[in-house]
Amino acid sequence: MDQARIDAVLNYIKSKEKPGQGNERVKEIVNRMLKDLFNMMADLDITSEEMWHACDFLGEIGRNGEWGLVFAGTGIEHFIDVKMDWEDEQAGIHAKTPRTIEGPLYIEGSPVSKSYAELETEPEPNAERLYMSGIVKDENGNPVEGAKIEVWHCNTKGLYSHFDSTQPRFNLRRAIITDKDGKYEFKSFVPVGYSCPPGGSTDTLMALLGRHGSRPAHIHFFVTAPGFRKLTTQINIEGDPLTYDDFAFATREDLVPHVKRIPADQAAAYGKNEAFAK
Ligand code: MBD
Ligand code: FE
Repeated sequence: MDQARIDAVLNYIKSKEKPGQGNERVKEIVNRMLKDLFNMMADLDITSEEMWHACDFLGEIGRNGEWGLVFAGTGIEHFIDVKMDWEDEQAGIHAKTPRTIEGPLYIEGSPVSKSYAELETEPEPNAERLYMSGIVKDENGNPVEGAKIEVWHCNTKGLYSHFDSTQPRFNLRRAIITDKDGKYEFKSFVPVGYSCPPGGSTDTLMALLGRHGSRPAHIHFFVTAPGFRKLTTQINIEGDPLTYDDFAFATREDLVPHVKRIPADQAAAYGKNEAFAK
């Protein structure tokens, strides 16, 4: 199809918009999407059958509640990170801890505690115990008191509380406020990787792309503090076979901290809870 014909259709569609009505940003985005889409449809010779198949499939993704997973798996969410990195670079901002995607499984309102938290509402004592601590620092390396670390991860079945109704409310979700030295600490267990629901829309899409729909073991963080912009990030657990093959593209350099394995009888020395040694 020639470009003049494609452009004529686009102009015809746009001509229906009443100036001064509707939302200018929405018009801009939708028109650009249609422009790119129609050009693709012409270039790839999209058929009526393919169009209706897409219509059904997009609807199914929504009915399955999997749009967030599809955005992760197609790299759309990762692209926003790369775009923000680019903007930081242009502005001369060099953040020490890289950002990475939030993913679709965060919920607000986790229980808040000062400087230390145990993440398990439902203990999983047989899982490998995990202790993590850190210091929130500003761009000059000074500790930030009163920063809020929101942390969330999945259980040993790879499921997140709230989205898995069998888990207690806010299981493996906490908010920790840094102490006067900017420090936070928490205890939990080492989570396992996540896989998209088998047979679901994302799983199906990934298979059609010759890909898998799994993530390495990881822990999510939001870091917020008055006067600072928010950091959204994660850590990946070193040694997971998918650490560098994440379907959601969230693994980034500097987000795979060294995991120190400690004999159980020495573990009590780490963190505040003696019970941790068990
Ligand atoms: C997850 O646990 C996740 O973090 C992302 C980004 C996508 C799917 C599942
Ligand atoms: Fe996750």
